[in-house]
Amino acid sequence: MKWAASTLLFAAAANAHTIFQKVFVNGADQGLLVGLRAPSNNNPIQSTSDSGLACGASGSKSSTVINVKAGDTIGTYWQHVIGGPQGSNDPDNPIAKSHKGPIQIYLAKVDNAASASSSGQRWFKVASEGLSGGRWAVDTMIANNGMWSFKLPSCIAPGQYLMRGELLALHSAGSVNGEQFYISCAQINVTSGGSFSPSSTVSFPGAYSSSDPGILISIYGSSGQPDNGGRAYTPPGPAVISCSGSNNGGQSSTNNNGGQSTTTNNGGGSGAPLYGQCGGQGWSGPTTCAQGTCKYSSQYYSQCLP
Ligand SMILES: *[C@@H]1O[C@H](CO)[C@@H](O)[C@H](O)[C@H]1NC(C)=O
Ligand SMILES: [Cu+2]
Repeated sequence: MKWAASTLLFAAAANAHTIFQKVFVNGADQGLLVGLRAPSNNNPIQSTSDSGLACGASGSKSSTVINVKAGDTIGTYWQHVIGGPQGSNDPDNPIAKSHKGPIQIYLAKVDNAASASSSGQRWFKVASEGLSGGRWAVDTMIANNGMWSFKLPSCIAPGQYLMRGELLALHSAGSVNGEQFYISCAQINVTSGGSFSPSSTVSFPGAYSSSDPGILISIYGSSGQPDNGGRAYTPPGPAVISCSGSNNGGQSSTNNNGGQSTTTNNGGGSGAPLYGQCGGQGWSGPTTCAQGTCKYSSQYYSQCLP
């Protein structure tokens, strides 16, 4: 038994993957796998035509629907295996540092988020972080111990949605089907908000192709550094929806001062990038935002949000 257990541990440790396994709403932990459809293990999906591209490979499915308000800060929480790190001092929790890439969030309107099928839904994108200043979304998530947060746009209409969280690891994406998708879907009920209705939507699978420049890509520079060689990177899929122009009735007062920095001392630095960390216990990086506004998320984390 001892032999079998250590062999298993070794085999699993070679897979330095991750699972989106908790939702936080304005910093409040909703519980492990609560309100989520999550795969049963941390294996990635490596094909853009896989049916699991909608809400991940089959696994656990919660009966809970999580109440949120448009404008809330939603945290997606990622860990190496279900429940957290794999053993003590796990160097690959929340994910191996090699696994650079974007994190994106899509919504699909459904009648009943607990029972709706994951397939056949019509998705629109509400949040996306790619590469900024040499820093990938995955770096942001690792720096925050597995948390990656975004602001649910204030125009999202009340009702139930599937919320698709996608982490795309690009460390081996230089050949077809070398990319690694990690996906879970949250089941949410937007209790108050605006009246946004998407003018276009996409399908999963369907939205991505194996040759998309954001999917089939070598992200390494000439000296091997994983920063896309200083080039820009655009995550796959459609643009993030915009609330302005449509019905945005008054929500812009929450934190934006005409779209520019409301931060105070910008003393010399350019500030953290959008969605970057800008504060928290132990944080020694920038405390102002180059874009967005620095918002408190928890004792350990403040983030530049639009
Ligand atoms: C969704 O929110 C509305 C408005 O608060 C509420 O009436 C409804 O019961 C909620 N549905 C679920 C499934 O939680
Ligand atoms: Cu991996």
